[in-house]
Amino acid sequence: MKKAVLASAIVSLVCLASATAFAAPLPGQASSKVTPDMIQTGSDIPARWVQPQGNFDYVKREVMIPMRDGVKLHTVIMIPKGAHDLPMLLERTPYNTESFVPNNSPHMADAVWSGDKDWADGSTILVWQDIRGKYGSEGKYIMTRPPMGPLNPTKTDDTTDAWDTIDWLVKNIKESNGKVGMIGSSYDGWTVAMALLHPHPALKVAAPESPMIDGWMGDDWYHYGALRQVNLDYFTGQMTKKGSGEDVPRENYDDYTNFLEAGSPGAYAEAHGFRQLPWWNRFAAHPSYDAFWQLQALDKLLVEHPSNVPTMWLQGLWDQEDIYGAVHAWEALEKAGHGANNHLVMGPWWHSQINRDGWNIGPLKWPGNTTAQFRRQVMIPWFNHYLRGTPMSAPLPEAMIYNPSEQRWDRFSDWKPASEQKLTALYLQPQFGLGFDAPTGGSDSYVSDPAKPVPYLPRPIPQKNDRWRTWLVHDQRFVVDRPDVLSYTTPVLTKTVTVQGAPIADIFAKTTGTDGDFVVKLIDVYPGSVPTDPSMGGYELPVSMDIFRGRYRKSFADPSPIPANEVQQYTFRLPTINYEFKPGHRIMVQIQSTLFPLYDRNPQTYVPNILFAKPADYRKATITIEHGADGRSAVLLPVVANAGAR
Ligand code: PG9
Repeated sequence: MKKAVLASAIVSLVCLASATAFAAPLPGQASSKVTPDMIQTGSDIPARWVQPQGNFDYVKREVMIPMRDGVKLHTVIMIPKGAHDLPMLLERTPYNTESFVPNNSPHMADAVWSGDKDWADGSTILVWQDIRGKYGSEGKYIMTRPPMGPLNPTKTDDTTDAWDTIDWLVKNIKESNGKVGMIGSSYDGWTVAMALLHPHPALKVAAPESPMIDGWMGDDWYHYGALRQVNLDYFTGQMTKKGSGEDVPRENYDDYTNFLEAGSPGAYAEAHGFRQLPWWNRFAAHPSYDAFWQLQALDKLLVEHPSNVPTMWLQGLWDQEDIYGAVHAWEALEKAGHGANNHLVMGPWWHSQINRDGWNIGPLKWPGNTTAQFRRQVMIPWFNHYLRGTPMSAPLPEAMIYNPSEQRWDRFSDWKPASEQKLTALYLQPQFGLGFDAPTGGSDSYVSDPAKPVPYLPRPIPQKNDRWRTWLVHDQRFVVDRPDVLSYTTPVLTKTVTVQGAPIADIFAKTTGTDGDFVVKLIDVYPGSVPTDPSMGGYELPVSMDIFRGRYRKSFADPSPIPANEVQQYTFRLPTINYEFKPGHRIMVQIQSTLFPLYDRNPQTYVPNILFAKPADYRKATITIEHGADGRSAVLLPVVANAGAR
C-alpha cells in the first residue's frame, strides 16, 4: 500500500468508528425514536390563552354582559390590583374594545390608549364595551340606533343597553363603590348622550366629548343639507363587517378627482356596492330633514328626557367632524331650564383632540398642553367629585371656552345660547370692503361651475390623513385669488373686536340656477409680518365657517326650488366661537358655493334628490351677492363690548 492510500484508509476507519459511536445511544441519552409528544395534528394556538398577570398592577377581565333581551355585550374591565371602593368609568364604543388597551403591559397606564392614561392611575376601574352587533358583542348593529319609538320598534336601544350594563357592573364588580361615570368621544359621545335619556341611578357623572347629536343639521353626515361625502368611507368601514371594514377603494390619489369623476354621490355609492348596505338605502331615501332625522336628533330628545346627571358637553372649537353636537345639546338643555347640571366646554381642538396632546392645532400653538391640563386640572377632579366625593377647588362654571387670541381659558357664568345673543351686523361693502356701517349699495357676482368646484384644502387631497384633522384652520390664501371666491375685508383694526357666541350668516343673493349652496367663512387676517411667529405673517385663519344648501332656505323638511334671478335670503348659524380680532389684524368674510370634495356639489338645477343628480343637471350658475338696496348681506356677530366674565 502506498503511504497516501494507507492514511486515507485509517481516516475512513476512524470516521466509521465515530459514526457507530453516535448511532448507538449512550446510557441517559435521548433515543432517535419519534415519540407521540413530538407530533401536533391540532393547532398550536390554544383555544383560550390566559395571560399570567402575576406582575401586573391590574386585573383585566373580559365578560359578556347580558342585556334585557338576552343579547350579550362584550365588555373589558380593568381593575387596579387590590382595589376596593373604586368608581367605574364606562365607555361604550363601536370601535373595538381591544383598541382601548393596545399595549400588552403589566402597568395599567402603559396598557391603555392615550385618552385613558390619566384615568389609569389606580384610582378608577376602567370599563369598555363593544356596542350591540360590533366586534365581540352579540346582536344586530344599527347605525346610531334610534331610541325606542317610531324609528325603533324593538325593546332595546343604547339607553337600555347602557342601563343594563351599569346595573350589571354595580352588582358584579365587587371592587367598585357602586358609582359610574360615562365618557367617550364622537360615536362614543353619542352613546353617552343616549345613556342620559334614561340614566341608571348609579350613573353619577358624564362627559359626551364631540358627540354626534344631529347627523343632518351639522355633525357627520350633512351640514344644513349639504352632504359630507368623504364620510361615505365610514359606511363601508363600519357596516361591511362586524369587525373593521375597508375604506372605499380609490382609483386616484386625489379625492378631488375621485369624487368629480364619480359624478353624484349616488353614482359613487352605486359603483362601490353601497346598495348592499341597508343604512345607505335608508340614508339615501331621506336627503331632507324629515322624520327620519328629526326623530333621532338628540338635542331635542334630551330636552324631552332631561336627566339630573352632572354632564360636561365638550367639543373642539375647530372640530372637523362633530362641531354641532355638544354646543347644541348644551344650549337646548340650558334653554329648557336644565343649566344647573349641564356645562359647556370648548377647547382649541380638532375632533377628539381632548384624548390626545393639545400643544397646538395646525400652526396655532398654545402655551401648554391644553388637553392634558384640562383633563388633569378640570375634568378628572370634576368626575372625582361626583364619583368619590372629593371636594373641588373651584366649581365648574356654566361654560369654559378657550380664547385662542389670548391663549387662555375663559370661564363664563352666563354664556348665552345663540337665540339669546345680541348681534351686530358686519356688512359686506362695495369694493370688497367689510364694516359695521350700513353699506351704500351694490352687488358682486361670480360664476360657480360644478365642473371646477372650490377645494376645501389645496390639492391633491388624499383620503383622510393628518391634514383632515386640521383643515378647519388651514390658511385660506390658497383660494383667495379664485374668481369664484368673494373675499370682503375690513380695514386694519385699531381696536379689539371680541366675538363670543355663534355668528349668523345673513346673505342676500340671487342665482341664475334653481338651487345652490352658500359657504360663508369668518376669517382672521393676520398682519403681514408676525415677528414672534414669522410663518403666520398674513395668515388667513378661518375662525368660523359653514355651508348651507339653498333649497332649505325656507324649510329644512320641505325643500323648494330657488326662483332663478330673484334675490333670496339665506340665514344660517356658524359655529360658536370665543375670539378676539386684535388691532393690526383685519376681519375677512369669504363667500363661495362649493367646498369640494368634503361636500357634494350642488347641481345648481333643482332635482328631487341631489344624491342622484344626473350629469346634465350639473350646470354653471352666476351668483350675485347683494350688499345694497336689494339686501344688505352681513355676518351678524355676537360682539361683546366689555369682554370678560372670567
Ligand atoms: N365622527 C365619527 C362618527 C360619529 C357618529 C356617527 C358616525 C361617525 C366618529 O368619530 O365617531
